Order: sequence, then C-alpha cells, then structure tokens
Amino acid sequence: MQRLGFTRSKIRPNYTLHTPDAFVRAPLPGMRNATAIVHISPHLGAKFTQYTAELQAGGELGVLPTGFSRFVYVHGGSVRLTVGTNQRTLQSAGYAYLPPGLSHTLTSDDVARLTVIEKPYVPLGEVPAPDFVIGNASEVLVKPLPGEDRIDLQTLLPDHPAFDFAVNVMTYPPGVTLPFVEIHVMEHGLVMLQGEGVYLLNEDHHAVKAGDVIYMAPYCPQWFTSSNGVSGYLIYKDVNRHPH
Ligand code: UGY
Ligand code: MN
Repeated sequence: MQRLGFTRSKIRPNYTLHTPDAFVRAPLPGMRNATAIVHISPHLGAKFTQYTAELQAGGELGVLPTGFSRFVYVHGGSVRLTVGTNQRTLQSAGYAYLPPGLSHTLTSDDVARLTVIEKPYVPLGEVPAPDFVIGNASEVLVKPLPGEDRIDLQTLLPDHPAFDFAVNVMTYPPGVTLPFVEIHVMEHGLVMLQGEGVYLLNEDHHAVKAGDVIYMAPYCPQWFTSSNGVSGYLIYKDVNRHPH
C-alpha cells in the first residue's frame, strides 16, 4: 500500500524513475476519448517524448507535428492503425513505427493502453527516411545479448541507418544481470513490461517493477538485475547519428 506523502519516483538531473503511484493523467491536444501520462519529455532534457496513452471506446491519438516520427507499442487492448486506405489492427505486444510525414490515425473500439514515443526525425545526409514498420513482439526473433547470452534481446526495428532510434525488448531470467555498468552517449526511455528487479542509476539502486518508467540521460551509469522471476523491459535508444 502507498504511504501517504511518499512516492517511489525519483527525479534527478540525469535520470527519472516514474512510478504509477505518482502518475497524473491529462489529454494531449488532438486526443479523443483518451488521456496521457507523459513520462519523458524535453522538459527533462530528453530529445524525445514518451507517454502512456489510455484510450477508451472511440479513442484516438492526436496528429503529429511536422517532421516528427512516432513509435507505438500496445500493452493491452487493441488499436486500429489507418494509413491511407490501409487498415491494420495492433493487438497486445503489437507495435508500429510511423516515419515523419506519414499521415495516419490510431483509434480504438474499446479500452487500450499504449506506450507512445515521438521524436523530431533527424535525417542522415541523402539516406531516405524509413518506411513504416508494423510487427508484434511475440513474433520477433530472439537473440542472445552480446556479453550475456542468458538475456534475450529482440530488436523491434530494422538495423538500418535510416532509423534514428531503436526500440528493443530485453528479457531476463531470474537473478541475471547486465554484464557491466553501462555508461554511454545514447539516452534511454524504458518501460518495465514484466517482473521485478533492481536498477542502478548513477550510484543509486532502485527496486523496480512492471509499469515503472525510467528516463536515462546520456552518460547515466546504468545496470540491472532481475529478481526471483522473469523480468523484462521495452527500451528506446537513439542510434545511427553523430553526437555533434
Ligand atoms: O542497449 C542498451 O544500451 C541496453 N543494454 N541498456 C540497458 O539495458 N540499460
Ligand atoms: Mn544502455
């Protein structure tokens, strides 16, 4: 039970742990029958925005500003993605990448919960922007994480320089850890999908569980160990662009 006047959330200059006990909901412009919990945004120094969208029957996400790309992952319920005359249904663990300039709608007939990531697309020279991508994490190839083959790694987006971010699912068996404390220029947006564990952020060890969201700024020291059960997370990372 939550103790009044306390939260598990932590806001630090180079990381944020956002836990459900502190979530505040408000619709974003253009949403219909839907609301948002904005976990990560440029207000924290991030170069992307990550929110949970909670849709009701007849729910719809707003339209993206010019030049933005969008990634959605379905946690529960289902949503309909419409691109021109093309309609696809994304079920639980379904996901989609929508490149900048691709006009689309995301709607729901019933209650649905999504992670949404939105980012101004950074072009790479003459490389054309990516096409849209649709998939389901349950069908994505599972590879061993380099350096710790007991951790399952699924890369949801193609490994191609056109993409300026990656979104991966990492699944840990009980008691398995990242092989070392990582410090890197890339930033992360993470949502715990299942289980529990301990996340090291800077020099702080935090108990985390399904539903928690973490922002890691560039160079934030990070490490994870799962607890007794299987645990896993969805993790955003900027890739394929020069840091300057
Ligand atoms: O891809 C990554 O940087 C990943 N191994 N980081 C993390 O799990 N915190
Ligand atoms: Mn990392």
